[in-house]
Amino acid sequence: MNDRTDSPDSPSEMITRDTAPLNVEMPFSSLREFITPNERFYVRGHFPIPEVNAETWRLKVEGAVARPLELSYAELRQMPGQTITATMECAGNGRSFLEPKVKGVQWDMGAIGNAQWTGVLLRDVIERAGLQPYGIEAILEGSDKGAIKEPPRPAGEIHYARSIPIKKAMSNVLLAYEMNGEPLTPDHGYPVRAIVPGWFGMASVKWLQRVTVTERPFGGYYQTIDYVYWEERDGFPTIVPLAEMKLKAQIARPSMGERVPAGAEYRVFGAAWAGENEVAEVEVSTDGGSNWSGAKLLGDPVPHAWRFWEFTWKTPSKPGKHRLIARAKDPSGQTQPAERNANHGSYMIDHWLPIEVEVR
Ligand SMILES: Nc1nc2c(c(=O)[nH]1)N[C@H]1C(S)=C(S)[C@@H](COP(=O)(O)O)O[C@H]1N2
Ligand SMILES: [Mo]
Repeated sequence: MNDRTDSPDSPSEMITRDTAPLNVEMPFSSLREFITPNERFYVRGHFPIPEVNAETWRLKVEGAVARPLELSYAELRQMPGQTITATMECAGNGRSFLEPKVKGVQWDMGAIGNAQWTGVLLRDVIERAGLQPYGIEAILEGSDKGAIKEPPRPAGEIHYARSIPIKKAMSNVLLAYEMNGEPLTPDHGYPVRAIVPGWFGMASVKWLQRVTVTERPFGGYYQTIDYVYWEERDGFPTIVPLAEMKLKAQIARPSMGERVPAGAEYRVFGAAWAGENEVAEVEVSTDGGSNWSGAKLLGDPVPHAWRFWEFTWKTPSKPGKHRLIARAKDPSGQTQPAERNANHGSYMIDHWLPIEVEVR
């Protein structure tokens, strides 16, 4: 039952999925704090972590702007700053649940975290350069680079880069230099990274070195080959870049394979999030999805952040196996699908994720 996850020695230890590049997740069963401590925030990278010197670092802003510019770290920090809370989930979070297995980092449920990010609005930086009215996207480019191993691939080395629509770029995207009140660490994008609230993690480019405003949609590798899915548009399955996080609930307690006492009150606990939307409700099933009960949402809602919830399960008096599922609802009553959407490829794992436990 428990072979799907490589359990760490201690239930709170981080799980290393890969060392080169570094890919680390938090065991989701260790979820406690609304704000994920920096050392417990998952790390996802495609290339070696670049060494960046903040003294010589410059952010270039170019393309469809009136006055292309270069900002130093000191100049960026002198601009009016702000702090936002934002949950970031890797688009491949939960991949180890997929049957049949798909390629990619075999994340369990811990490629997600919630932090307070401090920095400057991308809007203020683009406005300083003077946005041209024909600019439609902003490409965010990291200083990390490497060669793609499998075709289709471009020749030579590429930088990690993703674009966002100009409307999003000019709203709440942050160029962050601090995470939970500390300067960013090298693995989280030192000295400056983007934070794209409500979007999957791939948009929040780390080690930012350049912003290019473009007149046409970006066709880069991580925009059109990787981090894409199929969507029915105009009657055709069409390649679409991943964007907003999906409505989703995850169970932290009990953990997969946990033994739960019979005839007891057990506190089922987890988190739910909704990208740019809101979590209106979370429901829990303890019988594999036949019957559902409302869970209690904890704390106050924070825009773009996850919401913790709990549910008291009166466990059966008889021993046996049970499948627990949590599902979230948004304010319009939309809920998570029971089944996997095959057009999502190896991303956006937002269908029911059953947690199997043994009552005894
Ligand atoms: N420059 C750069 N930015 C990047 C990546 C990367 O490999 N290089 N990975 C992206 C992905 S897929 C995710 S999920 C998040 C993870 O951010 P974290 O490592 O701080 O958790 O960073 C994104 N930004
Ligand atoms: Mo990711």
